Amino acid sequence: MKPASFPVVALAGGVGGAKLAEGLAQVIQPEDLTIIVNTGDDFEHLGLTICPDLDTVCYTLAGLANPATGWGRASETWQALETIGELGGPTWFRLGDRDLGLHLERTRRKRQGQPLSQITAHLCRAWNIGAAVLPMSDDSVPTWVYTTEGELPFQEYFVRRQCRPQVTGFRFGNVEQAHPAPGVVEALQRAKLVVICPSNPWVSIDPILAVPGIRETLPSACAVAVSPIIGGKAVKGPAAKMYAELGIQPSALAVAHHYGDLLAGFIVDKVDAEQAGEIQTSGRHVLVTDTLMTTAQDRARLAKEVIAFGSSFSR
Ligand code: FO1
Repeated sequence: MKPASFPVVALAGGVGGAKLAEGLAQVIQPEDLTIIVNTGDDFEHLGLTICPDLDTVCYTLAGLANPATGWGRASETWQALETIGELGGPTWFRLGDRDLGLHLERTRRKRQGQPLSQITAHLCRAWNIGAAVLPMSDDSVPTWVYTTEGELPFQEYFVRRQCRPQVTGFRFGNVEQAHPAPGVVEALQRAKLVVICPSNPWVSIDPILAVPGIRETLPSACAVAVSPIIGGKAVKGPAAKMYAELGIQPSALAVAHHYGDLLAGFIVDKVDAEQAGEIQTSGRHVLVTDTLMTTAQDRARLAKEVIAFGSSFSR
């Protein structure tokens, strides 16, 4: 007999988000899982539309991701990039040969007028991804990073400058005019549980929440987040550095404050167990567990725990 439907929506950025999304995909019926992905880090490069977080999620769910980096494809070759380098072109953003095939085909479809959500649905079908993977918006909402060295487009800051400039703030371009992609609001309305994945709150989750209609529809009573900060450090990426540069001590507690009233539950790692009391004081449920996802088993185990935790108080 088929288990009762329990629709889950995950909000995800790149590598950390993709890992938990993949864990959820291992333990939830595909028709019950919707993953809403940040597209604030999308950009035009070499004349192509690149959607790094969306691609990281899709490659991970399809079992095609590069296990060493978390982004890009496994068994990649780099001949096109070598040629670009020989000709004096830009090689700071490493696009592999297999990965380039996706960017070429997506760009071709975009030029035909297909929206990003439709292109993404098509590639999910082609790669047998059962869950619904939705960009947060079909509209362009580029993230800009304010730094002491000026305002930088996200990938210039993140990859080209290796997150070195000191951050003073963020801007999500054109976000006031953006609309949630088709299916986003409906999935949030139907959700029995919303999981904010352990992605960077500033540049992976905030851009999603900034799209008009998303934060307003998100059912806080059944929303939980997994802290991307463990023991004061980000598992991957610049989240802890960003908190520190913005004058906030990086911690799981800081992330819980960041999301504020948006959440009914918060999941912290065992090493941060002593923060559970303070997170709970605002009436929030707290789960303390191992949140580091090293293996596929870790991802599935954490996903199961998150679902059990969320179902204990969800609608
Ligand atoms: N991240 C890097 O640190 N260096 C790269 O050269 C790089 C290339 C790249 C190519 C395709 C892709 O989908 C992602 C890529 N990333 C790279 C990761 C990506 O830019 C960031 O991790 C995200 O934008 C932040 O989530």
